Amino acid sequence: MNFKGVIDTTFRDGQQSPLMFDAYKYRFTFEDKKNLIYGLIQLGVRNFEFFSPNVSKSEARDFNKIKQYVSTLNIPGIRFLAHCRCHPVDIEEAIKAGFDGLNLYISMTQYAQQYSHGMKFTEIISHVKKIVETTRKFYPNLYLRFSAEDSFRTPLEDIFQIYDEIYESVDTFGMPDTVGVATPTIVEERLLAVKKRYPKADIECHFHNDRGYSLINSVTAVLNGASYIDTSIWGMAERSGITSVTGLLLNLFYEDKSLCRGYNLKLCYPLNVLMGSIIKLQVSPTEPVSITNRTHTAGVHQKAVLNNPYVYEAHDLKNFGVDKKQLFLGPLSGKNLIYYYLREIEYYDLTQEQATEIAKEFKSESAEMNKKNKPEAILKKIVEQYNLPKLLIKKEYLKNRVENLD
Ligand code: HCA
Repeated sequence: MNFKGVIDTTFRDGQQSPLMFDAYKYRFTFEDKKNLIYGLIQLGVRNFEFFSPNVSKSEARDFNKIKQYVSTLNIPGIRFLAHCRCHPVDIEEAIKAGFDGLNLYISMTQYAQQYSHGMKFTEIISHVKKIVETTRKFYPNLYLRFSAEDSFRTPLEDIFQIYDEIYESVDTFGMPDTVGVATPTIVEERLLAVKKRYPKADIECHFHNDRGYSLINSVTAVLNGASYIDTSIWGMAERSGITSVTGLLLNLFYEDKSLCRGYNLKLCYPLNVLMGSIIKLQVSPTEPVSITNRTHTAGVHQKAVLNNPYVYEAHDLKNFGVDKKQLFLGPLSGKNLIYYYLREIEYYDLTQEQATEIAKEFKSESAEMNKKNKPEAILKKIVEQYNLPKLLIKKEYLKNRVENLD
């Protein structure tokens, strides 16, 4: 395997996420970026993609400040990459701003030829060749990546035609699945073909999640020779997003721990929570490294988990920083959770038989549960009729409890 790490694009594709609009946030502030990049660096990420500075004055200004801030952290190996159209202005501005490399891209599909940039196939080839070769000539040490955008809808022969022309001038070839059409089988086939033809080049993949395949495609790409995978926090990116950095690290860990060397996996969950606190939304329920994956609602699950979590928790998410779990009291809870809840949380001294009785009554009211009539309140009313004594617990024990019971 050739995996060299993830390329974070939270500050580029991440800011193209519709979530920024759902949250009325629109863009990360400099403070947000500073906190997020600090978290990502602590996690072990070293490559960061930003917009080319000419996208807006505020992005240019923030990048400048972020670069200065990161230099004060004295972390070796950090690389800042500018996402640039194959356009001299994007490139000049990025170089002026002090980027370490350029992530160049252009689409060669019929769709883009007709409806986007309007260049014909042969024009694209000569344009890209000129841009890439000139940049390489003047900046021999600049990291250069070139991507045929929408490469999974571009015939492989077309990709080969352009990549052959610039093979000697680039460090990395990108294989972006811009509209999320790739499947693991196609990823494997293409990766092997591209890697075979260009053994000296690194391959970077960028998978959109339109079919829900971005994570499996990313893992497949790593297992078939990709050097870099583009990720972002929560997988935030255009439309339904790309690969979540923590989702990928978790899965690579289960494929082969050595792929995660250099990453401080315990910081995965705190980083997801940090993003939640910035955009004021809950971590996505489909995110593998989430408290959702440690939340149990059905009575059968709750009983088993109280006895031994492994029954319904296959992955040790503590390794990824999720060190809590949630058992939700609700319509599906049974006597086991009710016994646990009344004893451990409400300190009632009750028997298993009483818990069984209470559970029966509680379940009979499950249709009445809603935002105004919460399960805890319903249970409280039922329990009051039982006149149960309370357990005597010393104050210092209560103070030292670690659960957040609010
Ligand atoms: C975009 C498209 C892109 C670029 C990927 C890349 C994609 O938002 O402009 O530069 O490799 O998905 O193709 O994100």
